[in-house]
Amino acid sequence: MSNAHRQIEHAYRIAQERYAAVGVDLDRALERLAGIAVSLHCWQGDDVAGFENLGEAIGGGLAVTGNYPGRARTPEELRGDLEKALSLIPGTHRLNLHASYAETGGHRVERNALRPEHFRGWIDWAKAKGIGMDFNPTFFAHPKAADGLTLTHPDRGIRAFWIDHGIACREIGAAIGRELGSACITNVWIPDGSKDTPIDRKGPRELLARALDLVFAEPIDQRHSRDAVECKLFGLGSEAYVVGSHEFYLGYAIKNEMVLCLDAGHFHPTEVISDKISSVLTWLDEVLLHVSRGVRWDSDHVVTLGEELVAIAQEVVRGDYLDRVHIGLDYFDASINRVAAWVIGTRNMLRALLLALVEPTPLLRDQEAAGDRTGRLALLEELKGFPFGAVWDYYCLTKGVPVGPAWLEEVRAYERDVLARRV
Ligand code: RNT
Ligand code: ZN
Repeated sequence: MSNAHRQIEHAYRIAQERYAAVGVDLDRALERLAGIAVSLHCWQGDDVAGFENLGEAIGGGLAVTGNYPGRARTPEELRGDLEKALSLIPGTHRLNLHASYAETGGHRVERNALRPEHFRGWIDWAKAKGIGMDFNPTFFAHPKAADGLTLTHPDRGIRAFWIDHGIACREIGAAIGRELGSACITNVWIPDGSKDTPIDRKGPRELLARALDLVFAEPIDQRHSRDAVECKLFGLGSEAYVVGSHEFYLGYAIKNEMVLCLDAGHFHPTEVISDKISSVLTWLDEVLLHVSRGVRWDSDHVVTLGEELVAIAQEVVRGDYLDRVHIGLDYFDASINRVAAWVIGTRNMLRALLLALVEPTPLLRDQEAAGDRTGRLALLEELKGFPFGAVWDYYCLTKGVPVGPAWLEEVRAYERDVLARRV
C-alpha cells in the first residue's frame, strides 16, 4: 500500500469517529452512495450537435457558447470521451441520449421514422459497459422546428410530424429499457413559446394537451420505460410565454401518472427546485431531475457544489426518495474541456449526495421536533466543518478513481493524445 493510500485510509478512520459521535455510520453512507446512478447527458460532449448534420442551428432557445477545441464529431469519439469521463467518476452511472444522436449509417432518416435499430451502437455500448440509458425525443435543431414551434405549431402537418417523432421515441425508449434490463426514462421537452406577450395563451395549451395525448396514447410496459415531461418558464425567444409551463405539466403528469422532470434552470432565478421535490412527490410517484446551474438565466453552466445543489441532494435523501427520484444532468459548456465538464459536474452531484448521506438527519429531526431551533442551526453549521473531504477521498480510492484533483492529469493527457488531434 502506498503512503498516499495509507493517509487516505487513516483520514477516513478519523472521520468515522467524528461522524459516529453524531450517530452517522460512514460505511453505510458510502454503500448507499454506490447504489445511486447519475444519468450523464451525452450532449455535453459535442455542444448538443448530434449526428444528423442537417446544418440547422440548435434553435429552440438553446445556446451553447464557447469554442474550446476537441468537440466529439462522431459516435465513436463521443463514446470514447464518455468512457474517459466515466473512468474518473466513482460508481456506476447511466447515459442520457437524445434522438438526434441516432446512427443511421450515412442515410438521412427523418425523426418520425427513427427506430430502435438506429440506436444499436449506443445500446450495445451501454450493454458492454453494464450501464442503463435514458432517452429524449429531439424537438429542436430541425427545419420543422425553425420557428421554435413543434407540438403546438399552427400547421397541422408539422404538429403531426412531431407527434410521430414522440411516438417513435417512446418505442425506442422502451426497446432500450427492455434490452438493457433497466427502465429508460424518456423525457419530452419542447421549446414552444413566444417572444412577446401573446393574446392567445389558451389555444396552444389545448393543442399541446391534445398532441401529448396522442404521443402517450399507447400504454408502455413500466418495467422498461417511463414517460417524463419537462416544463420551462422561459427561454431565448420564448421570454413572454412558454406553452409547457410548470403548472401545465404538473397537472398533466398528475392526471396521467407520469414522471415530472424538474430542471434546475427552468424557473425564475430566485425559485429553486429543491423545495419542489417534496411538493410534487406528494402527488406523483416519480420525478426526474435535470440538474443544471443557471447564472442569471437558464444558462446551463457546469454544476458546482453550491448551496442549491446540496439542498437538492438533501431533499432527495431526507425525504427517503432515492428510489423515486431519477437524477440526470443537463448543462453544456463549450468554453472548457468537455470531458472535464462531465467529470466536474458529476463528481459534484455525487459529493452533494454524499454530504446529504452523512448528515445526522435523525438528530436534526429530533431537535426540530422538540422545538430546539438553536440546536438545529448550531449543528447544521458545525457539520460544515466536519472532515467530509476525507470521506469522499476514501470513496474515490475504494472505487478505483483518482483522488482529489488528480483526475485532471488524466483529462489533460487525453486532451493531448486524443482531443487535440481532432482538427
Ligand atoms: C431545454 C431543456 C432540455 C434540453 C436537453 C438538451 O431547456 O432543459 O432538457 O436542455 O434536452
Ligand atoms: Zn433540461
